[in-house]
Amino acid sequence: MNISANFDSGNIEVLDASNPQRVLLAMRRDLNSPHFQWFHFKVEGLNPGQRYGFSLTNAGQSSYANAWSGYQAVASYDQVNWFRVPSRFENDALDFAIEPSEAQVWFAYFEPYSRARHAWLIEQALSKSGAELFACGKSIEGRDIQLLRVSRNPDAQRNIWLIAQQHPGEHMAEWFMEGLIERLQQRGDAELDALLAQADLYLVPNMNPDGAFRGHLRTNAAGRDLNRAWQSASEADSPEVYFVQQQMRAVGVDLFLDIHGDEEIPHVFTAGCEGNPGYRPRLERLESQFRRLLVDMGAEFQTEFGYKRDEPGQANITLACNAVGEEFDCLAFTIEMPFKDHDDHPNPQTGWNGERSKQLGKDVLSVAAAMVGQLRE
Ligand code: GEM
Ligand code: ZN
Repeated sequence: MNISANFDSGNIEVLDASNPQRVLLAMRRDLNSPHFQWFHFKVEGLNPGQRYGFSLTNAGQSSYANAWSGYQAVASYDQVNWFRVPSRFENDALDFAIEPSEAQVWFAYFEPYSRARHAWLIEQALSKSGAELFACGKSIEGRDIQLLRVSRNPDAQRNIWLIAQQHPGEHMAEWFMEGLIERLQQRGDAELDALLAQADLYLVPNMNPDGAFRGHLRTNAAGRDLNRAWQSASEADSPEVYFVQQQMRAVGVDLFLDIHGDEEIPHVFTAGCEGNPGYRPRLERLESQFRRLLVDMGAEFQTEFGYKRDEPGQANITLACNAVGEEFDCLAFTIEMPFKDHDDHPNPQTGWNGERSKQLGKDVLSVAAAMVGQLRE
């Protein structure tokens, strides 16, 4: 049996593979950071039908150790179709087993979104979704941070921004962006036509390509949590945020959505700007309407579970959602999808996955279309 992770978004350390019934593994930390929780590795040389057991022995020391209970690891024989495998968090380790039908299998924390697929998505956006490469920043290690613009009406008055995967292990975020970009290819989509008659879209499908490639959970290559850098971004240690902030200030922002994944809460939810100093009834009304429309249209979304609301004036303004909402006095959300499942409509075979993330991206466009005329009322 051979175990490897030396590939795009790979992350594992083999401690002891002598017993195939209990292969001892450990997750590697993000570069220059104490954070870890993402894993992604390949096992080959398996005997189909034989049982194999794997143990992530340092799960109890990971960034969100409470999140392992109720979590099921994902596996794939072809890197296309991913399924959940029975997993158990016990004695500080996450254990899972498989009786493979194939001689090789990949395991990951969530369905990975590869750098190759990112390059394909950018090409799709430019060639079929009517997007242009509005600007292109660079990550610490020199990878492109593409800022796409979709503009169909030169007189459009609103600017709607979506950024994704500031936290590189939250691969569901770029799946969400793929769904949104895919919908932009549709012709005769009345909602989309209405939206783009009034607004330009500014899309960053991946804010943290270095972290994604390196199999990080939380930080960029300098060990910075980009979602804590929005009051202190620098070209030295957070060029990814620095670049996007510059562009936002040049263009303006009327609606901002920051796409993430959450390790612990088994639901899709949003976090708003209720703790911002500048939060007013106007924004509260817009937030309620956005959430209500997403529920009413039947999207996989709910408002019962989520983060504790911030007290008035107590928002952490270093977060993208709060920083942008405050600076531009606009509707701004963090959109969270689960690493586990959306327990309102559970799918035991797949849990939450890329396809469901894509659908949410499409559904959010419908809500943006319904609200674009009220963003500055
Ligand atoms: C979260 S955003 C946390 C938002 N919390 C409240 N109370 N608004 C983060 O950055 O920690 C997003 C994420 O990591 O997915
Ligand atoms: Zn996040």
